[in-house]
Amino acid sequence: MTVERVLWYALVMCVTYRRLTAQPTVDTCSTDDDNNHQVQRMERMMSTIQTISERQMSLMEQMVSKQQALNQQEQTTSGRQTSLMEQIHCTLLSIDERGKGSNPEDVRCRQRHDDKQTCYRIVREAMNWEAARAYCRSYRDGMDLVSIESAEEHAFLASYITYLHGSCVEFHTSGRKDANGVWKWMATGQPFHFTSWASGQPDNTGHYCYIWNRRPGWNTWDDYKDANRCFLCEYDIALPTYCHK
Ligand SMILES: [Ca+2]
Repeated sequence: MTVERVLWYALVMCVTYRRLTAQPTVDTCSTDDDNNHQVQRMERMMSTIQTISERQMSLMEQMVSKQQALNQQEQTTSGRQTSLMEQIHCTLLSIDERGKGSNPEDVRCRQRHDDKQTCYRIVREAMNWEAARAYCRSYRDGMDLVSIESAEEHAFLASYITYLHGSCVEFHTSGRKDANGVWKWMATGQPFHFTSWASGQPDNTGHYCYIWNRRPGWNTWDDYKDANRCFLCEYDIALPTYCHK
């Protein structure tokens, strides 16, 4: 029985009760005792209805409370599942990006403060500056020789190349002196703001800025003439926002 139905019965009983108590019955043989008896019966019925209604309300409240607890539990479980799926997706994206190198060491990615990751591809095939830049630019859209624009970026690259095994010691960057003698990152067209020149550098021995991987400390830039060197390409990738947690 629903609460509404109980209330409906209660209303009907109440109206009936009022009619019975407000008007004398048509039975001319009835007495005051009979009326009193009827009133008492009606009062007992009302009391019973009230008790049942209260019990039902109590049961309803318990059911609602249990349902709310179940809903909350489902939401928590669902939230955990979503979070795990997102983590798996981000891991797969990361593996996919790194897997694009011929060697797992060939690509490293760094999370930036905006919604992007910057990735670096190391190419261990020595080329001159123009050929190296053409290689990066033809590899994928948005890829160019590396531009090192902050201490954070420099530290990331330094830790990346310092522990590489192999014959690469010097790496091309997009850094080059323009016609006015201003050092610029050719990939962005921006002049150098952050620098990490080695001690005594630049000493005007060339127009190209390369980075060393074996040098005490992290001040590893030098200016020199063009030559066949290994190099670093840089590119950005956009990831879903949930990968930035
Ligand atoms: Ca130099």
